[in-house]
Amino acid sequence: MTITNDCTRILSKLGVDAALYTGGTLHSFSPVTGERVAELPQHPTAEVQAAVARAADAFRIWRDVPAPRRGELVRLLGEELRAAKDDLGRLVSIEAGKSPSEGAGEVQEMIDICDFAVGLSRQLYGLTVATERPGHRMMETWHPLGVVGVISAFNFPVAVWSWNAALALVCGNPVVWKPSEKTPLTALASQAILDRALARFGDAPQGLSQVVIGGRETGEALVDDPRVALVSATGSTRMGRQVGPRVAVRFGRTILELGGNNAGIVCPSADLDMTLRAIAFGAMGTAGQRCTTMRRLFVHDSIYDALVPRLIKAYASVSIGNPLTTQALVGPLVDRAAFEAMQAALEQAQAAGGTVHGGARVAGAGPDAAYYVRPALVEMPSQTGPVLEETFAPILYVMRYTDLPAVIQEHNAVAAGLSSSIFTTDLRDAETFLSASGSDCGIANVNIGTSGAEIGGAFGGEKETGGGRESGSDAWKAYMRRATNTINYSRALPLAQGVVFDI
Ligand code: UN1
Repeated sequence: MTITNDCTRILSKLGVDAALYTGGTLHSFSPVTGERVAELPQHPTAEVQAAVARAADAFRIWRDVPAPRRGELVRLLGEELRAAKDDLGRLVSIEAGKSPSEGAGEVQEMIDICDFAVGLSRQLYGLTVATERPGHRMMETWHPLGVVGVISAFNFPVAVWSWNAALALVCGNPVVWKPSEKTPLTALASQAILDRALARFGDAPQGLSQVVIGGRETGEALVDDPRVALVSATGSTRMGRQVGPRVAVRFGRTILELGGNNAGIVCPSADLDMTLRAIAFGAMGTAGQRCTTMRRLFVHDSIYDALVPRLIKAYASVSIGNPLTTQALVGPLVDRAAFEAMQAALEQAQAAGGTVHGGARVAGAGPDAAYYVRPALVEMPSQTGPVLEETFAPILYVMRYTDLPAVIQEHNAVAAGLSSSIFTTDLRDAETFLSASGSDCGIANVNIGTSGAEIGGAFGGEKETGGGRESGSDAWKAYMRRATNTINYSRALPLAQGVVFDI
């Protein structure tokens, strides 16, 4: 079966109308072979605005549905995702090039956030606050916010939507989703799966969840629409720099999940076998195309020669290949542009004194139009040039260090602040890294890699990563508005701060 046929089989099995992916102007390619798998009609600005109008109507109904009942819809979505896990996981592999295990893992991440959100639907707690006035009570109430616009990236084509949608829905908000133009099919499939849950749910309003297909203009229509209360955007820092101010101008809210330049520090006491595996997954997994991919590694001088040659060997032997027909650990890069950016970064690294291991195209792994590369490990004399930038490809820059406080400073001396790791069995090193003067990232780990976060924690980062938090912990608060309520149940009217105003 060709990939296109396989794709069509899965889409029709999941209930996606063929009119949504045939005869249109947005061409979708599979990185697995480079072949064109679909032509999708795009939504011009007016249609995006109409979708937002439908969502705004849905909001007026959905916000009054009790939160635990809203949770029931997400519980059903979790059930439908469980039933569709194999098919949707394979579609993720077709469209994003992920290995079978990572394609399935991404759908598992969706199921997990559904379970989390169902529980959350009974836990949208507000505080009761001590008041300074007798006969008064003060409290906080969390109310639904409004339409949530989701802009997602190709590398987690469905999980990132689910983090937003599952939370938004239990919080009382409709969702309008613009997926990456590289991965529109998995979005249509996810919407079809949610449609099944909606049908079982029964009386949800029309327009509660919609997908709009297109490129930049489609996203801009969401970003600029004052009816979109929150824009949750995942992608490059360049994209976030445009989205952030445009939403701020109209005083909308944003959650921005942008670039990462994630690093690990390997201390003298590290368990090297475990560290090796953690680095291998963190740096080479998903072909280096996670926001959380490990891109920099600082290794203590005393263990450099015990660890780095073993890592280089792992890079030379890791299996690379077609994620649909093999169990290879590393799949293709998303497209030619990603390959060219990788090669350019490697050239710059070499020019800056780096020694490059790997990084070449793997002949025979796929047709010419597909870009399979051997992940690259680059030994760098110092943190300069391309090391300071995020290149969305499997390149790990490795550097030596001797002093922990100094290397923590270097670790923090990049623009992004998403994820970080320290490998150590020394309590002092670990706690220093996690302390206020340690890692400045939104995620700081000990003895695991930078990627592969669970949904239970708040996900996101600082500085040029954008500052937003999604997924677990109290990230739900970004999807609601807080009202402070003061209730006077006395017969007097004492004013706060003892102010007197007797008339
Ligand atoms: C991303 O790359 O955009 O922590 C998200 C991880 C995944 C999510 C990554 N749970 O690697």
